[in-house]
Amino acid sequence: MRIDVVTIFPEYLAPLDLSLVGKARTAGLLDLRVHDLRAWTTDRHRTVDDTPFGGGAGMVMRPDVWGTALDEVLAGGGHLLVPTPSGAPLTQRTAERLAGEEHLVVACGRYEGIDARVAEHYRTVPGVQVSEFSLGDYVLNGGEVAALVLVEAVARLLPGVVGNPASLVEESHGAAGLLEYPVYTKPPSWAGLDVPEVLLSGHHARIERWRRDEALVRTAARRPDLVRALDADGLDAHDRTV
Ligand code: 6GU
Repeated sequence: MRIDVVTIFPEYLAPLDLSLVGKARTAGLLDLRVHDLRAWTTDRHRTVDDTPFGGGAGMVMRPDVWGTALDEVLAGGGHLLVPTPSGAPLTQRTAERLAGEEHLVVACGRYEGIDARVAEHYRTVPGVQVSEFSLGDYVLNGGEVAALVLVEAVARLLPGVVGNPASLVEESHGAAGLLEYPVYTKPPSWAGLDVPEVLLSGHHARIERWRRDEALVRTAARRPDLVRALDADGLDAHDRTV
């Protein structure tokens, strides 16, 4: 998979050299390129923004600079992803869908955002898809952190990136639609707290049941919206008693 990130702060993306994503890049599983938007400016001051038409606070990123950059980066087509607090929430389902695509381009806005014509224009370009996404209901200073989040969420789903694919199965926001159950390791007693007895029992069926119950209780307490979204056949008879 190829991912291009366009930003005025390329250094912000330095963590993508590290850890799992860094390894995926070295292994050739992910072709990730970070670009400085200012490389596509033509004026002496390398201007990327201007004042908003209609007035108001802050600055808006100019569509002409973005257009030159994206025409080049999206020349062969691809999926243009624009981080913005007014986008659709990024979910595990979104990440799964994106992990199956050939080419993603993340356009990181700063200030009050990118001139709205940029997304509008690329929606009309053949071979290009446009999605505006948000990390949640709070405001960040720019799209760079969202680009980091997106790349990590997608890269770990690419074949061969996570060593043991089984670890992708039971985690939070997996197929069950529940948060993950609590996990424990050695020592069995710490700070006066004992690991739940059942986990030391070696009784696999009981462990499975306990984990499912804990996931349900946790999800009901923290994310009642997820419990309501479970379809009727996503719950077994025992679930309803938890
Ligand atoms: Cl994707 N961008 C910005 N600037 N702020 C956000 C966000 C994205 N998601 C939540 N807040």
